[in-house]
Amino acid sequence: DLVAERKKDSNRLSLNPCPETPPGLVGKLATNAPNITSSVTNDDSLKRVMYGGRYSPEDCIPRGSTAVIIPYRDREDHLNILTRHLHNILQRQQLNYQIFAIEMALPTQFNRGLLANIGFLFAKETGDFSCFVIHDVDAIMMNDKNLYRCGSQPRHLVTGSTKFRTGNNEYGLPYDSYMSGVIALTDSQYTKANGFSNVYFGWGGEDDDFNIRVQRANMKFERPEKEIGIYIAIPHETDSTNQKNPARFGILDVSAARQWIEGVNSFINNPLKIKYKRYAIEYRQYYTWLL
Ligand code: BGN
Repeated sequence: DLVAERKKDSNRLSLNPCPETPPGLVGKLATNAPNITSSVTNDDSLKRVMYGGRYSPEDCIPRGSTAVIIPYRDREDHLNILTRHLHNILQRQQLNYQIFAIEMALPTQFNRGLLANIGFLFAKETGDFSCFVIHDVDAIMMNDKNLYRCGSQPRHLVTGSTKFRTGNNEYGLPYDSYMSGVIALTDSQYTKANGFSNVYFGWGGEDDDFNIRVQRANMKFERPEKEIGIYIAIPHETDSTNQKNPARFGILDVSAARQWIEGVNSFINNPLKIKYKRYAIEYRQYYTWLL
């Protein structure tokens, strides 16, 4: 009721900003795949999530707010594991956040870049976010000190993943210029690079293309410390709607020529006439869903 709301507002006025370093972090999470769900999910955090997968700290004023954007198709079990895990950890990080799952409708090959762009624009319509995290559905953060905040440069939040395990190195990267899995950019950083290319259908290349765009816009990805950016990749079968794109090498070769012609600006000023249709929006319990 109104009186209770007023009281809440006046309490809020006396709140302090959340501390630079959140006090409740534990560091490296003591869990091994594949037992991810049961051991890292804390039910209390799920009770505090608002419909659409939103949260804001009750006892301090958050430092900015983060939209987590998950390009997605056909992996509901992964989405359920990931969103629960994120609610648990992002609340410990005292963030104001909202999780978005951006799903591609059939029948077509998966297009991660296009979904990231649409998710970015949709999040901007939905709320006032200072940071946009483009997040793979199968990437499970294993150190809660990996803060989902943005920086003065675009951030690659992965320093190692079990997807690229090599020899006795549990968490690896496939090559030094790999900038995929989980990245965090501000509105102006994302826009300055003109977002992702929209023309990579199927697996591969869109992330390398995005890294080139970031560099050509005079920015450079930064990573957290090595022991902080570690992720478990949830294992999955090969995906018939995300087959290796045989055209990706050729498209990547002309990355620079396409950068300002198509990207996130394709939905504003659109010489290539890229179109998409919104079939559905749902404010689900743990995330906002756009088809
Ligand atoms: C690379 C893919 C990336 C993918 C990584 C890791 C390409 C572009 C043609 C050279 N790049 O080879 O998209 O994230 O592997 O799996 O295919």
